[in-house]
Amino acid sequence: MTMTDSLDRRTVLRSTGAVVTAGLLAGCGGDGGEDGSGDDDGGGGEDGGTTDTETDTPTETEMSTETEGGETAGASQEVSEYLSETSNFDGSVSTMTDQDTVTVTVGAEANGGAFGFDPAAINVSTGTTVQFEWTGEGGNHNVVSDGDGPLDSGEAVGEEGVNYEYTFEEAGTYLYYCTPHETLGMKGAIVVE
Ligand SMILES: [Cu+2]
Repeated sequence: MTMTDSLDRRTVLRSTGAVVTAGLLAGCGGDGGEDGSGDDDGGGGEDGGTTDTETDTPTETEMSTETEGGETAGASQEVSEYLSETSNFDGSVSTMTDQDTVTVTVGAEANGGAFGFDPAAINVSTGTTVQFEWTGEGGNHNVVSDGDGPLDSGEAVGEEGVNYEYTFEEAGTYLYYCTPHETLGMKGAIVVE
């Protein structure tokens, strides 16, 4: 009788442990486990098993916020395709969320000269103003939305400085390019969340 009870308890503990371990592994796969809170419960100690399970439960919350920890995130397929021939795009989006103002350089070294936006792809929050700062290199540039987006700095100009800025009030993916150098790959993407 006592033995049976004990066996049952072990079985329950062991299966719970398996589930928790799977959850931890899934969390680590996404590169951002903040703090490996899992104190490696080495499978079913007779005591403290219940306590371990409770401690590990918050893992699911961590998983849902893991992108906030890193400086970059993987780009969406839409962004990756648009920037497929942009030399300074490496498949990631620079995280610049929760800032009032961020800067994108226009005329950064890329695409065979000073023909890039840097960073090529960024992630910002709604309400953020993106200032486009010309380096003065690479000739004349402008910032124009692909398709019918809202970005339009007008004619291409070459003077150094912040020649254009735009405040993003609506979430979405904004793709843009420089008219004179679009064919060289001078393109960018801003993901507003
Ligand atoms: Cu240009």
